[in-house]
Parts: sequence; structure tokens; C-alpha cells
Amino acid sequence: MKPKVIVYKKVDPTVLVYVRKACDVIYFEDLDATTLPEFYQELKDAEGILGSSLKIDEKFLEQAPNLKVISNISVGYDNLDLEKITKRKIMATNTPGVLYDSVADTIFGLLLATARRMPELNQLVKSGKWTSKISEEQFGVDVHHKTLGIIGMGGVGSAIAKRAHFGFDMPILYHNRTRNPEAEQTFHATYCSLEEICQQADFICLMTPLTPNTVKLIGEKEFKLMKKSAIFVNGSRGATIDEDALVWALQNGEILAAGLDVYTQEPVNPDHPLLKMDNVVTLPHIGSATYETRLKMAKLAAENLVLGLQGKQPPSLINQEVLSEVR
Ligand code: 8YV
Repeated sequence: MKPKVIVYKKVDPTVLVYVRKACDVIYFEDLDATTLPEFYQELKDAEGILGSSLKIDEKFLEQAPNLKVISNISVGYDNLDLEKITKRKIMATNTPGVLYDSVADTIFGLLLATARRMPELNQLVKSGKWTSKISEEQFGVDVHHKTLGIIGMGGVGSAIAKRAHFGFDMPILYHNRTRNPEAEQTFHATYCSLEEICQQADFICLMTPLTPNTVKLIGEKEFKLMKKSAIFVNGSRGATIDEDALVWALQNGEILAAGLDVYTQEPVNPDHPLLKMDNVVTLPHIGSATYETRLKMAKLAAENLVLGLQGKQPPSLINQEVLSEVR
């Protein structure tokens, strides 16, 4: 008998065909108030789940006594309580690698759009208000040759550094849990403390994963340290910054502008003060959201799921310690 799995996110038909060859699939294109009760009903005897963003904690696991593999279609896995999952000997997998370039494109685009005020000026043109030469008040600031600070020099951080170094002649400062010799060699990135980055960088990209150690990593103290001309970009998770402190920093001219792809609450509340500021460019968490990359992520996640259920090593197993026990 094939193992029962639940796919709870819309995926390409080819991915479903692949999973169906090895598993009995219950498919939800999306989870909402109407589909959740059925999802939890099916979860009772499911051996695998495939999707993203769902919070998987002790309470969830209690409703899934047969679960063997949790396959996340994302590189970040802050939605998973890894300790509880590992304790139950369940494999947890993610999708590193395949999305790094697309996320770096998004974040670099956000940086450029914020520095050159593209959304604001796009609006000027489209609203018919471009009636004479633009004035100095509408000028942006240069990106090329400015110092870029990257907090979190993992796969995405390195892909951003590559663009900055080879394309934009930017000196790079970085902070990371551990030194990244490859980034130092290839992109001439200089390892710094968080404080040094805040003080010295013209652009600061926050790319760290959300962990207990990175909650509100950037707050009032860090914004105060930044240059008044600094542009801050968040491409990690909303909770890695103190959002109220960001509002304060922007309102008080502690920094020049911000570009955001992530928020503490997603979708962000339409009344959030950050959405009312011209010097804040906002995106709806689209780091990896291209057809090609989302397909690659779903394929990798499906492979993780199927191999894990066959008791084999999934290509991107997060909790390696589980493997020796299930074999
Ligand atoms: C989203 C991401 O998680 O991979 C990640 O960690 O932030 C994104 O790819 C994904 O879009 C969730 O649907």
C-alpha cells in the first residue's frame, strides 16, 4: 500500500504526478477556513505532508500520529518546531539552493527601487503628474560603489554579494554566525560585527534566518547606529526586526529609506504606518516567486518527501539525526 500524503499548496501538475507514483495524495490547493477541518481529518493517518508556511508545533503533531516526513517548500523553516519534530523522529526537509539567485534578484531589485525611488516615480508618471522636468527633490541616491552590509552571508547573502561585487563595484561588509571564507575570497567581503555594519554600510540587507537568536536582531539601537543616509532592506523574516523601531527610525530621519519583502504579520495590515511612507518600498513576500523557481522548489520538496518515505536520505534533510534512527 502506498503511504498517504497531504499536499497542501498549489503545485505544478508534473509535481503531483511524481508524488502520486509513490504515494496516495490528498490535495488541497490552499488551506483556509473552509478546507482546514478536512485537512486535519486527513492528517490523522497521513505519513507525509508537503507545503509551506504552516505552523508545525506540538499541538499540530498531536493530530498527526503517523507522520514520517514534513516537506517544507521553502528554504526558511521557522514555521517548524524542529525540536519537537525531531523528538518524534519525523524527518523535516526544506528547499535550499534552487531559490538563491531568484531571491537575490528580488532583494537587489528592491534595493535599487528604494535607492532610485522607482515606485514613487512610476506613480508620478502614471498619474499624469509628470508635467515638467523632475526636480532635485525627486532625485535618488547612487547604489554603485557604495558600501553594502549583508547580515546573514548564507546562500542568498552570497548571491546578493555576487551581484554587488561584480555588477555594482560595491565594497561588501558582512556579519554571519560563522566566517564565510568563500565570500571573503570571491567577493572581497569583509567580516564585521553587527555594530560595525550598522555604522559603516550605506545599504544594509538583512538576510538571516529567523531563529530564537535573531528575533528583533535589528531594533532601535541598531537603527540609531546607522548612517542617516542608510537604506535598510529586509529579505529575511519580519520578526528579525523590531518593526516599531523601524517606523520610529524612518519618522525621525535616523535612516533614509527602507525596502521590505517581509513583515511581522503577513499579509501586512493595510493600516500599517510603514505602508503610508513614500520612503518605504514594499513587496508582498515575493523573494522566490517566479514560475521557474517555485517549480524547482516544489520538485525538490517532492523528492525530499518521496525519498524520506522510502527511508532514504532526502537531498535536503534538516534534522540529520533522525535518519540513523529510522533506518
Ligand atoms: C517563502 C521564503 O517561504 O523559502 C523561503 O524561506 O521565504 C520563500 O520562498 C515561500 O514563498 C513560502 O511560500
